[in-house]
Amino acid sequence: MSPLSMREIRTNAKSSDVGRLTRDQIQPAVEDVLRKTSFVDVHTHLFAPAFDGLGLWGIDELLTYHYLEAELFRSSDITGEKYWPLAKQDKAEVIWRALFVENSPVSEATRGVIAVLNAFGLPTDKPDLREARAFFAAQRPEKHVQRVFDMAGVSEVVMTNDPLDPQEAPLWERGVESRPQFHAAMRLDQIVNSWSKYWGVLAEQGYRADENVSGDTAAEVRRFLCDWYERMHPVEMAVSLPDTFRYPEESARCKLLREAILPSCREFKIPLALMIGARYQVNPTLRLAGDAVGKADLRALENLCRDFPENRLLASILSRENQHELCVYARKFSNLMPFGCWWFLNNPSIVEEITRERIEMLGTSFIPQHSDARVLEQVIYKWRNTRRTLAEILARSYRLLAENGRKVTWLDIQNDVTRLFRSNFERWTGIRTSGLG
Ligand code: FIX
Ligand code: ZN
Repeated sequence: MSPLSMREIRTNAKSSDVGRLTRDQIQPAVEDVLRKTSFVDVHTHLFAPAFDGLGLWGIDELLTYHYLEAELFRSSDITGEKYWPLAKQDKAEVIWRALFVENSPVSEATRGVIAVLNAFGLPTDKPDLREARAFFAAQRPEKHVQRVFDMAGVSEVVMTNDPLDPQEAPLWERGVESRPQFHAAMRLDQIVNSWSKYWGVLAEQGYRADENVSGDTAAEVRRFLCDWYERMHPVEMAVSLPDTFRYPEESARCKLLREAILPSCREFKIPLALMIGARYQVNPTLRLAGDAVGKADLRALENLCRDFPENRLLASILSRENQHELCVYARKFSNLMPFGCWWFLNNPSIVEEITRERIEMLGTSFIPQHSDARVLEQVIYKWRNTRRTLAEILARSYRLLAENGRKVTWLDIQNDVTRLFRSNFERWTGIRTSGLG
């Protein structure tokens, strides 16, 4: 009997247990389900087209991505003094020559650009960027966004929105028309990590705030958060915290978290996303590429989970060395949802290690990945990489399950993939997303 086609397995799956997969059918079934399920990208730096000029896309932005700028200074003699004053296009030419012409683009980030060019049928080995530049210049943002989301298998993304960003804030105050596919996330790094610098900004805006977070400050910060909640309707509040983050400690940061941010998250019934472990600007001459990673003391996360059981916490930890602890804490605290293999972890070999451990320790009760895309077309290769890595890991888990005596059905796989890449986040944020696509 010839093996059932995917379509036959799918149609049968709902009606009977014929959908039980043989060992050889598991991998193609997993690949099929991953390919056909569109994901929610829970953390990006993308913007809806209406955010004039904030959303980055096209070949020059792809090439001047800070990951590639970090790699440029390892593979070229150009100095920062020479590179930074260049126009965007010239920067892109310098990077293309150094990393794609004079050297093989084998790193994850350079391979990504090749994958994007190839996805649009553009040449990947030309000495210049004329054809690619002409192609992207011809794209109309609205249509291009949808095409790129379809190519990446993403139905919607979560942005990173800073209410204190001088370019972005006025757009929200003017009532920018976002799109249902672009969910807002209220990013609070400035307030949480640089209060001594930003309390004055809130005071200038009419909030009775002071540097010591005394008096009405906490209540006024809550009023600030409420005003911005009304403008953004964010699906979460989010903050990046350094590897040195401690909780509790006598600091403006901990006071603001305890007395303003966590209570407001409870009031608005949204989670707080904690991104812990960056060492900011260890080499400022690299600008955005100047941050590094440090192993964090995750007892801060333990204390937050225990002290605020009513708050749902999303956590992405930057250091590889912290990943096992994070899994253990997620087993201890049901208000903790690990998400993504963030930044320096977003490399297939490390994603595989982390994801296998998470499946073994958490089943499907976590969010495997986010793209962290800063340039629109990056979602194409970042999600292709993720689907490729997850297919191997999930198929292996299902083969082991079958060996242990439990047959796997197509429906099992669909339910698990939907949970990992959609409903875990939907449940945590309470959002209704635009469906399976
Ligand atoms: O804090 C963050 O959201 C980080 O993702 C970024 O700051 C970082 O620069 C980045 O782009 C990582 O991929
Ligand atoms: Zn990010």
